[in-house]
Amino acid sequence: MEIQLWRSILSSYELAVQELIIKFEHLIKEYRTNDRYSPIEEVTGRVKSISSLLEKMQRKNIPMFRMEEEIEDIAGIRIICQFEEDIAEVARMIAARKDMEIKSEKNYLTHMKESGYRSYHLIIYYTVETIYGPKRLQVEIQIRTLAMNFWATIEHSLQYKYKGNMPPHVTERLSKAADAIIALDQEMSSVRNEIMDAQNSSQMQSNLVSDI
Ligand code: 0O2
Repeated sequence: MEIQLWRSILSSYELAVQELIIKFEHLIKEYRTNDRYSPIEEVTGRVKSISSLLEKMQRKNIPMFRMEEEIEDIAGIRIICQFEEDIAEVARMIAARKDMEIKSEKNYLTHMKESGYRSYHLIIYYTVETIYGPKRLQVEIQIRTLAMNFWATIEHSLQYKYKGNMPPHVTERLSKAADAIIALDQEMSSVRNEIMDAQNSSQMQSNLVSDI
């Protein structure tokens, strides 16, 4: 397929990612200006590269005309939270919005992947305005804690390094590290209220200073 056609398809997904990042970042700002704890710590996003789209189409035997229907993560948003409890709160916020419609979810928190991967995934429908009119797209939203993200980032680099042939001793260490991440998230949750209080009062202080 011509590069021009790829660019034209992917540009709507780029718009969706940009709009969604702005919207989630605005929520963080709103919480902070209202002296409230934000369940979202950070948001990032990306559009899948043409080469990884081609690889996925080949791996799953997806013809070009079915790509936008069958590849649900052409556009991806990642929402990072401080605590595991925040993940459900963010999912509730998304479900309540009129501009995002949830198509499906994958709960890798209750069903951890064999690799040790944990995260909560949603596929949503999101509409962007293009020169040809509105276009309804699928976007994958991954919601996870800072600790889960730390593990997933490192494991992803190792997967890349070993190209699917991870030595057993590395797999085993990653599995042990995944257990440590579960324990860390549980420990942080147990002091959540205290941390939230501390963060709220320091946020109030900085809002007061910026008001002066
Ligand atoms: P990238 O670079 O993040 O885009 P498939 O995409 O075929 O593997 P499926 O069912 O389409 O699987 O999607 P799934 O499993 O819900 O989510 C796939 C995405 O979740 C991956 O995207 C990763 O971002 C993340 N993910 C899933 N499993 C793991 C894992 O074991 N380790 C890590 N680090 N991340 C995982 P991509 O396209 O693989 O990568």
